[in-house]
Amino acid sequence: MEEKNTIQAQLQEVCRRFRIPGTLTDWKQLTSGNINTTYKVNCVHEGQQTAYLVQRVNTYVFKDPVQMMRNIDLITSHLMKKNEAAGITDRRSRLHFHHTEEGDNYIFLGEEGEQEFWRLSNYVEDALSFDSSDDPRVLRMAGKAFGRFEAQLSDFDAAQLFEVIPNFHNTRLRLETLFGHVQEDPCQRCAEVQEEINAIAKARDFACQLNEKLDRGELFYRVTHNDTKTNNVLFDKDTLEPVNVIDLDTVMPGLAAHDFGDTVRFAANTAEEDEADLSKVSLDLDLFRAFAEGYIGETAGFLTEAELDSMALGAATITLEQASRFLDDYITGDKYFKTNYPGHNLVRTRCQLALFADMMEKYEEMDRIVHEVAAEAKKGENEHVWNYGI
Ligand code: GN1
Ligand code: MG
Repeated sequence: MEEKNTIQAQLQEVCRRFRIPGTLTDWKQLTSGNINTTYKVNCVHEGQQTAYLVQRVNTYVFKDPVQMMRNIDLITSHLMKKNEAAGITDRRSRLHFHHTEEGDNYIFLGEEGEQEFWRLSNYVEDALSFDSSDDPRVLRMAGKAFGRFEAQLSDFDAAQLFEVIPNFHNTRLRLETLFGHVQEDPCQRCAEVQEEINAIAKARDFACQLNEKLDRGELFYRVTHNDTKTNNVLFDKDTLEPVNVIDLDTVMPGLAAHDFGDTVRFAANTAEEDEADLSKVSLDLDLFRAFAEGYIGETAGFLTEAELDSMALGAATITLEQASRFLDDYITGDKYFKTNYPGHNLVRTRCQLALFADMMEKYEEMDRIVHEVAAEAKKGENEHVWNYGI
């Protein structure tokens, strides 16, 4: 109860600092993120109720949140111009962070030395997001959303962006870090995870191929979202058309293959990301195809052949990378990802490894589908209206 009161007092203070009119009437925590802490807050002003999203940013993960908010400001302004140019007037397509009297889109709360970083944005009504779905339409629309997002940012100058988490999807470095921690074994947890360590070690060369393609100049960085889970898309509740892409925290230079691959990892899995029963875990190729149709339908006009060739590799690589990140967190004491029970990160690791193994079985099929979908998209390109303001 006391904790509830403290949270309520903090939320009231956040609303006051962001000059939200009226009184906070109720709030609830939204639990789908693994990093930040998010609340939906209702305020009533002159009889009218308005909802807001209030977030406490995890500053263990985001070391320079002020720069991160500056990135978000630049990106949302760019997207707004693109939407205007394309005649998209739906207010829900605009992610808007509120400003303080001093003009900042963030505040610090608390005592010197243990300050917390908070922000507040509009809450998009009449929209859905999906932690999971077996409906191909959801995957197709998610593909459309992230493909369009990349299209709209294709002329954004990446040099303006602060690198929020350096080497975020540098798989080679992620694996080096993991194996360094395996040597140190700081929590004496490595003996029980030998099988998982071996599985990752075996796949190491395979998983460094994207790095090598980058080194050779076959692939190059674009401005990418870097966290393309289906719960980071808002869909219209009636038509399922995407209305917005959210969680812009990790928008940075990255590979198209990572954005493509991470949705596949998260949403084309027949089970949840942390399913303990591994017999339920597999790659659903129908969902894969649906996502590829949505994503490639928007991006076929500018993706290179080498990028298209890297999509199946992106899905498998990001899945192995995610396994390594969960395992690294497990063996270093669960400091990065929120966990709901002891061993949660290990369960997540095993699930990602099972998915990776299934992807390797279906690798050629994934690659074939990507090229089939791309050929279709290019055939229809002349009739397609590339009308997203680019
Ligand atoms: C984290 O918290 P969320 O769901 O936005 C993580 C992603 C992982 C994901 C795994 C900054 O994202 O990279 O893929 O968990 N975000 C960060 O579910 O590390
Ligand atoms: Mg995120």
